[in-house]
Amino acid sequence: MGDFDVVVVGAGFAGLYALHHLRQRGHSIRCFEAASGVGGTWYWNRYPGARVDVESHEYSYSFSEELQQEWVWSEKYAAQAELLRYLNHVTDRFDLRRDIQFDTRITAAHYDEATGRWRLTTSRGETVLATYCVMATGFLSAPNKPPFKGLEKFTGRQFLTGQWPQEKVDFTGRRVGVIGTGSSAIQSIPVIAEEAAQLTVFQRTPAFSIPARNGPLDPVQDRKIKARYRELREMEHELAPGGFLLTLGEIETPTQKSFAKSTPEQRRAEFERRYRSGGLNLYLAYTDLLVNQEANDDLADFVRDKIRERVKDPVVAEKLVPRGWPILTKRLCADTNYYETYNRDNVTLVDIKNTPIEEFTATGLRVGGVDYPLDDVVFATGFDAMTGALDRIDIRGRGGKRLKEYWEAGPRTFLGFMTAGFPNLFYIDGPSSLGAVFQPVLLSQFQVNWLGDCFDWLRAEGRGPIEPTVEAEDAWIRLCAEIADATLFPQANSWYMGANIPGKPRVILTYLGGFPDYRRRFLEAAADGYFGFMVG
Ligand code: N01
Repeated sequence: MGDFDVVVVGAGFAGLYALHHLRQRGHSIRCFEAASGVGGTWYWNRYPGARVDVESHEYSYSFSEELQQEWVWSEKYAAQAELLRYLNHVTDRFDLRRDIQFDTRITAAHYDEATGRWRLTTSRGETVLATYCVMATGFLSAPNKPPFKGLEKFTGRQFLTGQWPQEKVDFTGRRVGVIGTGSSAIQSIPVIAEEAAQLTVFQRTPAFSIPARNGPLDPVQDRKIKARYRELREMEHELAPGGFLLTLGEIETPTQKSFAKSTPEQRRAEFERRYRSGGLNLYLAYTDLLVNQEANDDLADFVRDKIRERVKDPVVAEKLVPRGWPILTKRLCADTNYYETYNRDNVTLVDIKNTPIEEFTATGLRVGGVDYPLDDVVFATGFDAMTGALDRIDIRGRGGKRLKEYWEAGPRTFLGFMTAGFPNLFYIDGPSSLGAVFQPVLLSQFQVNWLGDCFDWLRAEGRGPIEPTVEAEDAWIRLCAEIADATLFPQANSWYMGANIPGKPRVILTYLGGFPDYRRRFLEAAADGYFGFMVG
């Protein structure tokens, strides 16, 4: 039976850093990973066109200046294969592989009050003991495949974007259906369309997407950014609402300007400039886009017009134009030729908003009495976000309390990091943290560093276990809801609100108070004798 100070669950960006950092601080540690390799999101999401939508210089580790100086990204937005190469490089460079057990899923984690330790069970039937459990299980890692009627009859191939096969999938000459039009679909549709004989896209809700404007990284620009890397990282933490700020390849201080205080001409010019820069830059145009309905409507109209310009057939264009929810309250998508793909002869858009998919048949699927013959179906239907991966593990705390039951009305955490009654169990990029709205790589480094300090303190003081108080947890949940209610987020049926999964409680699943405020709360808690926590 394995016995460790720390068990880390998951070997994606967050888990790898947790393993590295906590091992360096002298803890015996083992990381368990369900996949056969490292990478998490970037291991599983191998669908055609998968790439990051935050610039690679920013969507990468900052903990090692040598690492960030030596690694050379080939494109502005790294593709999945390059990100996986990077994570394998990090794994080997820091000698992490020897402490990772692959092809092993943690199926249960039970807290033993008598010993104050966690007993974990693996999919291989092993039992492992640990003092601390660090759940780096990802917030978009439990794929959602809706239970469409008749699916078992379908004889064609089925693919899930979030669980894509290891080997290349060839769509040449095939009739392919894609269900969903979120980020994953928007990246994969243009690539699949180039290969398939016929592509039919089944769209329930159109997304807002803007051109990524991806391309090879200019070595001069690479040198310029690297010369100021430390400063860039500081600004990402201190000033950038989402933890990213590169604009037109330049390090630009994020705006403090509000839409309300600008003229129509200034707004148009700013939106145009950001649109030209590509990627998620529009988030940064004004500070009040997510709280001021007029500002939001203006930006939405701007993007709607851009969509219309990109699609030749006005009827198809109108189907692709999002309506009825504020822009940016669902993740903005960044695409390469997404809308232009609908100008191809071999691509058809089927609106299933009012006429949902009736059922699958042996040879395809049926919508509104019309049969669509398909050889392959791609489910780009998203994830049971934030809570899904944790819910799938049988986690029991004090008195056998089940985490899944305790979270029936929505996740209960303090700082999106711990739950009362579950001592020494930590979530990295967890529910009600900033994971969904702040760069998760940076957030995970901050949380893991804090954890390292916390473990040192517990060790030095001979204290432990640690868990939050119910009062601190209640206050955190209230605060998350209050901040969300002051924004436009609750208006959208997004995964941020748990609204993409039927039956899931509709509550905000992320903290919208910004990173500086979030960090302050963590640091103040630690400085004040772990205020909000109970320490044994
Ligand atoms: O998932 P989604 P995703 N019948 O939930 C539809 C990150 N990400 O995998 O909106 C028919 O956005 C659903 O329709 P609706 C990023 O944070 C990042 O694309 O519920 N349709 C929607 O169109 C992103 O936000 C990157 O009406 C159904 C789609 O499926 C997050 O992951 C790339 C349905 C799901 O869209 C999730 O993105 C990819 C049903 N029963 C992902 N159920 C980058 O970094 C669902 N849908 C670029």
